[in-house]
Amino acid sequence: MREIKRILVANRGEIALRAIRTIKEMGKEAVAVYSKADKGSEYLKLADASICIGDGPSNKSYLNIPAIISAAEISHCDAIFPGYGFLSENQHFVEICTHHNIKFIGPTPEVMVLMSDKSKAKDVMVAAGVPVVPGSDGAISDIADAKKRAAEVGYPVILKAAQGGGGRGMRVVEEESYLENAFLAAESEAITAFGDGTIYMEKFIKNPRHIEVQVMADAHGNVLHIGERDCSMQRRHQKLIEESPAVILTQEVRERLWDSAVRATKFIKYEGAGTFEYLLDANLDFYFMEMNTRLQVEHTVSEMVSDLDLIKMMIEVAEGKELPAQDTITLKGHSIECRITAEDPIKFLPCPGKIISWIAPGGKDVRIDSHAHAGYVVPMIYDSMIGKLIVYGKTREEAIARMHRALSEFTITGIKTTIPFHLKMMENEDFKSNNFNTKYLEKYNG
Ligand code: MV4
Repeated sequence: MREIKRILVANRGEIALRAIRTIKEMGKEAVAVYSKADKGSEYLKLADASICIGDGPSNKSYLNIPAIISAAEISHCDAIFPGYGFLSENQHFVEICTHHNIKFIGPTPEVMVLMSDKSKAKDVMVAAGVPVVPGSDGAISDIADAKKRAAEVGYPVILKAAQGGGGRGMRVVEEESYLENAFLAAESEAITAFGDGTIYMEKFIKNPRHIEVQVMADAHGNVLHIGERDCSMQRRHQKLIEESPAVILTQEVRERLWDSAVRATKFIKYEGAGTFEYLLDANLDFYFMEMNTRLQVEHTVSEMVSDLDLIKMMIEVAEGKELPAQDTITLKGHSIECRITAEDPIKFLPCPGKIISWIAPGGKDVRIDSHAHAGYVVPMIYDSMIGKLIVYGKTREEAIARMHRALSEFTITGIKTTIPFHLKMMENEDFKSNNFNTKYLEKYNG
């Protein structure tokens, strides 16, 4: 047990604000960091202190480990909250924090490394008794090996980079004649992108759903699941709409899914917040895909249906506190999140600039997690997400109606946003009837 008194928030934008809010509510102090591009951001004023850590480009600031560690040391922070992206899954950063006696609010570097190799992570899940997509069981050595394994697995297959994830460096191969070119392309792409050409193979699952399970684990071996999320509404591997629960599941499948995530979390001796990503096929068979060793953007929908503050739990776990029992956690109702980005709502091209007016929706069970406001200039050099609109309803139908109402209240002028896209989705018959999968937006044309 070590009480955390002052936390450095090593991130920016909505998640930095989200963390500062919880830290203040817990009676602790929050120290914000900012790049020169984020200087003057209003949310920085909500922190107890804020420190400039460098120039706009991320590698000069939010990825600048010496600058962040120095900021933590000069402000006497005893812990660092990493958020998502940036250094949140950088094992080297975790080791440096520990070396400086600063508690990294997240998992150990060992488990982070283990899960960062998607092929090794699969092997571990097999050992833990979690279903995985049938495939190569480890790396592919060469083209002859690839041909042999593909024949065993059966076409179509998908080639994935071991260090990939999030869809980068993947190749679908329909038949053997395409395998050699696809393998060489995947390998060189992986070397360029990740400095590691390790490739593994899986049976290709057509039109899957993306379902994930939120877990939380303490240092005493207690593991909780906080339900599942359906994140199938994506475009080019960018999630656009997330919801909890995944109403596609039967209660029987849902409980097996939760159980597999809890079992896996215990097996790897995980600590902190984590997410198990699965592919779900048309028969409702689920397969482990990868584990994210961080808090995710869409954690909010899990908060809405569980009435928990996941960042508060992460901080308490980091202090050595014990988690409550699973049976104290009740999942109720339905929550939907729409990611609002500064993008053209049809082509999804970034549209940075100055927000002229910002009239946010409100009312019962409407939540906005955003650092933006009228007068805010959306910087060009970072992610285009300017906020998240999250609603709660007793049922999915009520949540959709509430989201539609909230979106229609939301007025943002000066920049283009994805609000018109989300409005159309809330009116879309396929969305309303839950008839979509991860491929839906590839064919969708407004
Ligand atoms: C797959 C797949 C089909 N079969 N693996 C994309 C993200 C990366 N983490 C894994 N991905 C996929 N892996 C097998 N064996 C289809 C996808 C996929 C996908 C998965 C989740 C959400 C959106 C997606 C969009 C395209 C492809």
